[in-house]
Amino acid sequence: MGVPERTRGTRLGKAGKVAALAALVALTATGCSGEEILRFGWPESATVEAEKMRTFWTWAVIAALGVGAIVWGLIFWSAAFHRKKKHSTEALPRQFQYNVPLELFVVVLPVVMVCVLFFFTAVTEQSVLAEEEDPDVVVDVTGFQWNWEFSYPDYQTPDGQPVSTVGSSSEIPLLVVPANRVTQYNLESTDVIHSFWVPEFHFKRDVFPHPRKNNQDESFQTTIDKEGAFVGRCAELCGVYHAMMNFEVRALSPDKFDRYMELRTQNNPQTGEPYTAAEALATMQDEGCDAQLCSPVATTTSPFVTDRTARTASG
Ligand SMILES: [Cu+2]
Repeated sequence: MGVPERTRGTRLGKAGKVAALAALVALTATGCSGEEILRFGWPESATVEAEKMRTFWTWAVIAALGVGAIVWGLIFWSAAFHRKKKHSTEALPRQFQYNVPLELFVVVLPVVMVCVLFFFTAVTEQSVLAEEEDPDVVVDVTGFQWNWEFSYPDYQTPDGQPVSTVGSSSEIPLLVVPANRVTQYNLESTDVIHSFWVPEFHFKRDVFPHPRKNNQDESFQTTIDKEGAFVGRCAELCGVYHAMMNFEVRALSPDKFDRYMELRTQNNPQTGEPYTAAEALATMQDEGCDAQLCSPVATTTSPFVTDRTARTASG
């Protein structure tokens, strides 16, 4: 007997309509482009290394969706076609325990899946952490309570000191590097543990004081794949003003970077001192560099106001 033919038809039609509506809402309400869908929520990045991780992520999600589709299919199939029959006298459906081939299969298959995922994770990790023997630019990054210093051992000012940029409570330090070139960061702290984190690199690494312990790796390399400004932060709670330890990575085209370093290795005729980062960038702005790209002050973050005395309880 079962459900009368007409009622069943209406029910199926109703379920179909709800499913179609849900699909339509999913497609239109999320506002995702095709490229965004393939990113599967992975945020935009600024480096070649982060893009390698993104590729791995995309394939990992596709693999997970494949497994998901099989599992969902099996659940649906069991629920739809192996329901308890109305007039069945059996207490339980047919049982499958102690089926050795089946049990071997459900153990071996997940192990193989984990091995494949592990293999590609390790390959991607190796590739992201790989370092070239001869990077294009080396930056010595020094973290201290509570700011950053970036010095370039390969570039010297007229007084023989390495070109360096140091932040203060009124100035966010700018870490100027060339885009599309390999940059190496050597990390060191003068006091406690800090962490060098540029969210758009999708990478962070702790900054330890000397002497190093436990084979800490204090350097890494990136190739930034576009010009722009990217905020950097300390990601290791390092004391009272930890939250103020921000910096900005400014990636310039190699030509602009060369001009920047040309300036920074000279004395500024107006001050008689070597060009500071801000002075060099301001000069480049005068020479026609984009105002945003060559802004002498950080554009992604600003110094924190430390003065609390001027405030009142009402704000
Ligand atoms: Cu810190």
